[in-house]
Amino acid sequence: MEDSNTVPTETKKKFNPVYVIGGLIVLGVAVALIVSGNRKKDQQGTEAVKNDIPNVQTSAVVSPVKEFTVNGSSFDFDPKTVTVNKGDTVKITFVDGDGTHDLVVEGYNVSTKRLSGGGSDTIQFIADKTGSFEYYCSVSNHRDLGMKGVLVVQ
Ligand SMILES: [Cu+2]
Repeated sequence: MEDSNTVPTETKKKFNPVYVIGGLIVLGVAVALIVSGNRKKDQQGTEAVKNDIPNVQTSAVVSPVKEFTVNGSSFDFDPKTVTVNKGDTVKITFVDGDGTHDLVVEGYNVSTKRLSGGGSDTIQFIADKTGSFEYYCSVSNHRDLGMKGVLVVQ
């Protein structure tokens, strides 16, 4: 009877230091995790800031310019489709083959001069919104007769 009572008491006493050491190890691991976690956050934060600066510079300096020539004749536009990416600078040179024509880009409120019997005019704008925008000749009913095309901003 004495033996059976003594054994659990000794076992408890023997285990106590183990619990203390185990607790210290757990605490140490927890501290290490918190410290390394903070370091990771710091590194990510620093990288994010570093990345932001080149991105701003890139978009400001290298804004792609997409140049097109649209030929207008009675009564046709060539090409019929022009595709650019959002943010591109769009440069369209409208060449008047014959008659009196112009080129208007619907939705962007840009238009060339009205040209008569030849000549050309260039418009330039930033494609800052996506969608399909018709470009057309605003003279008389030329648009209905086929002087139109579509600018696709994707
Ligand atoms: Cu026209």
